Amino acid sequence: MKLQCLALVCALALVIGCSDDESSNNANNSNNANNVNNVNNVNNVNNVNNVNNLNNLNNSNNSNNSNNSNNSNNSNNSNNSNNSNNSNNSNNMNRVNPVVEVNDQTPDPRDEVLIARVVSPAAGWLAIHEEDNGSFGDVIGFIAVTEGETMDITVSLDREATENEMLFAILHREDPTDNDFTFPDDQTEDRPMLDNDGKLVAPRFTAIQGTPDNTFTVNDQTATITTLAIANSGFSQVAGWVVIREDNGGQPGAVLGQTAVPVGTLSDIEVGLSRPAVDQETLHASLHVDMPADGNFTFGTATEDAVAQDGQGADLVTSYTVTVAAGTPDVQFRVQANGNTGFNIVEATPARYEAWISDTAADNPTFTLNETWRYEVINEAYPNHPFELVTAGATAAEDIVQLGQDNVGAFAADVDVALVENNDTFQFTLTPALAAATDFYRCNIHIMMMRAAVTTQTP
Ligand SMILES: [Cu+2]
Repeated sequence: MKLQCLALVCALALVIGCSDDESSNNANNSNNANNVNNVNNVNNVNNVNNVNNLNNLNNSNNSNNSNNSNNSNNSNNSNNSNNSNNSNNSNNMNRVNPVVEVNDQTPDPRDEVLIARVVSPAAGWLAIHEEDNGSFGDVIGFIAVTEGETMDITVSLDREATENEMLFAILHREDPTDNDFTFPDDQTEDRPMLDNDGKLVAPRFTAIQGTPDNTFTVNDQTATITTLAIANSGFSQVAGWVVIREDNGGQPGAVLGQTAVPVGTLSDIEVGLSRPAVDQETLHASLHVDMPADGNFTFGTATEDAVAQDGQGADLVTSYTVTVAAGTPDVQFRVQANGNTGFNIVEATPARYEAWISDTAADNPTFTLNETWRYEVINEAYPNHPFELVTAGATAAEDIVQLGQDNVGAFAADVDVALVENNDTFQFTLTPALAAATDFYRCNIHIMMMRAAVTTQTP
């Protein structure tokens, strides 16, 4: 794609650079009969970059408007309106000169840029291009613009801008009129506009000036899963960690969990906790620097991976309150079936509890559950493969079902187990009695093929 863009720049330069030839052609063509011009146009239909100017010149001197019509119907002729800047073309002398004004900026969020002012002679597109060897490269964001002047246009980018990155803001035509911006995937469409001097409208700007300060925000939250904490937003100057600690007399205490974060914007970072949060508990969240940069979180056991600081040198630690409604699950598992041959336990939330699954890709993995914790199981294979916990018999036929989907088993009505079913999802609490009775899980239908061990442990 980048090569295509460079090729386009060269082609445009060629177009701009051949104006002397145009003049002579213009003079020659002005004496041509209309039918000769028509022949030229027909021959030029597939020649996008270098002969369109001739068409235009022909048009400017041609009182027969049918040539203009031919050109405007030619979808390959995307330089046509660019050439209408040609002052020889009396039909277009009053065309609005396209303008793009953009300032160097430090956008927030970093995957948006602000364009101060755009003047477009027609409906079109404002595209943000990457820099590529001093010229413009791939498009990383675009937005439709209307005819006329528009102030303060925000353009969303496909990725975050990087520090001191050069970007180009370029006005493109809407050609063909299909409400679909396809440049540069299709370079014959939606090409850049030229101004009335025949120059690209492509101001360059710096997207991130300098390095932003570290920031870190964690709001009070209502848990959807009690072992899952969410760090809402922030910015990390270096790779590091988001850390959740329990409270110890109003100060951060023991670490409950941490998640590695890369350089850049932090948004809804999930941190798995080693135990369920308690309703109205105060927890402490902090942003840490991976120092030394070894990818190992050793804070608390060594003078490493210290808390990051904001622009004023203050530690980025914030306390917040967790609300836990009764019945909130502590861990969630997502289950699928491999045909009729096995259950797959494909995902745990928080992800740290995937360590409880022997193999998230294997049929019938063994897995571990903590006594007293409450679980949510999303069984995507339901209702073809109802999931259930059993006391294993010598054979599957001798299993004793303890709890399962479709309200089966001896514990289905147990108030402490508190089975809740909702389509493919069910929740239950692994009470000590249920834990003592459970050593296998299986499918209610394929009891021999879809069956494996469960280990229960005391947290
Ligand atoms: Cu089954």
